[in-house]
Amino acid sequence: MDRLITIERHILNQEHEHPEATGVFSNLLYDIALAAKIIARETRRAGLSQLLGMAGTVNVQGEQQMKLDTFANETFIRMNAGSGRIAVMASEESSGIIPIPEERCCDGRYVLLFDPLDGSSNIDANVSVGTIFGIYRRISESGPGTLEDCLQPGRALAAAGYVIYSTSTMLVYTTGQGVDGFTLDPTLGEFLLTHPNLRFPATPAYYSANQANEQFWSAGAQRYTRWLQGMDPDEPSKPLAARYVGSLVADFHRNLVGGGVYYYPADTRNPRGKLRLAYEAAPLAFVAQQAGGLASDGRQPILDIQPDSLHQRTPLFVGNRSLVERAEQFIQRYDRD
Ligand code: AHM
Ligand code: MG
Repeated sequence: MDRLITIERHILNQEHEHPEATGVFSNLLYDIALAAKIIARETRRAGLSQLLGMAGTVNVQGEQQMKLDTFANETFIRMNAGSGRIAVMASEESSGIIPIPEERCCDGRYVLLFDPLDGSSNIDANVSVGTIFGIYRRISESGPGTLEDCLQPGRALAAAGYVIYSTSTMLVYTTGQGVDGFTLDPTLGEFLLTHPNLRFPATPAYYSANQANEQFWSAGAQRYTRWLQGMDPDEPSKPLAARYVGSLVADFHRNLVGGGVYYYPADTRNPRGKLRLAYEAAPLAFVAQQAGGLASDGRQPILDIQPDSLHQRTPLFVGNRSLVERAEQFIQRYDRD
């Protein structure tokens, strides 16, 4: 790449390709990028929390210290609630919809769903965590945004992406014109375009799943795993390497860059799976589709599922299209309903 492209410049360039754009959507993406920078700053200091005060303790100003996931949630809400661009929000950390103050909601045309800090149980071990977000257009005509605005199938997403807080901080997003990745330059405080037009490599390298749960999986998921390991008795295949961070964004991102599949199937303890449809599975499904991949619950595309509640769970298989289609085949062959 011969010149630096900041995320602001990139968003603006994309806006120019849409003469009908009003700029509202662009500003919404800026707000998300800024929230990501604030959360990145705090996650970097997480290891110092014992020194500087952790959740449940009181800081020097006499304020209660927040847990990082609460902090991330409040940051996202604060950055977006007053912008006038959003009609309603929903988050993994909030039980109901997050209404926008009356005076700011009613012109908002967009709906923001997010998981502010996914994999936060990994923070104590200094392992990568992430933020996942999805943006819809509102479907209610006017007034405050509604629950129905938040319960749209992934096919209706206008934009989606994630932030990974790791050795570097990256923001990866799509507006339906491919997937671009930006790396935060901490000295500039800018996200720079480092991974334009991300696509899953044609030849996958990895599979990612919590195999300790295998005893609780269906026969289809078990047979699929044998196949990924090159041990299926009927269908020889090249074995993939196993990698599992236990942070969805980190596992997804590695598989996007190196090729592979992440899966968290239904099991006898979690018959509907563990992950959440609206703000974990659907946004990543949109990113995957735009990167040439696929996401499925094992029987149907994640993007086709109409959510019926905010925190609904779903089984998830996501990554290289060929690997996800294989999962569907194994499930169809070995599992009854
Ligand atoms: P969370 O939303 O409570 O953080 O849970 C989601 C996380 C994902 O990041 C990760 O892929 C998965 O749960 C790990 O689950 P497990 O510990 O059961 O393997
Ligand atoms: Mg989560």
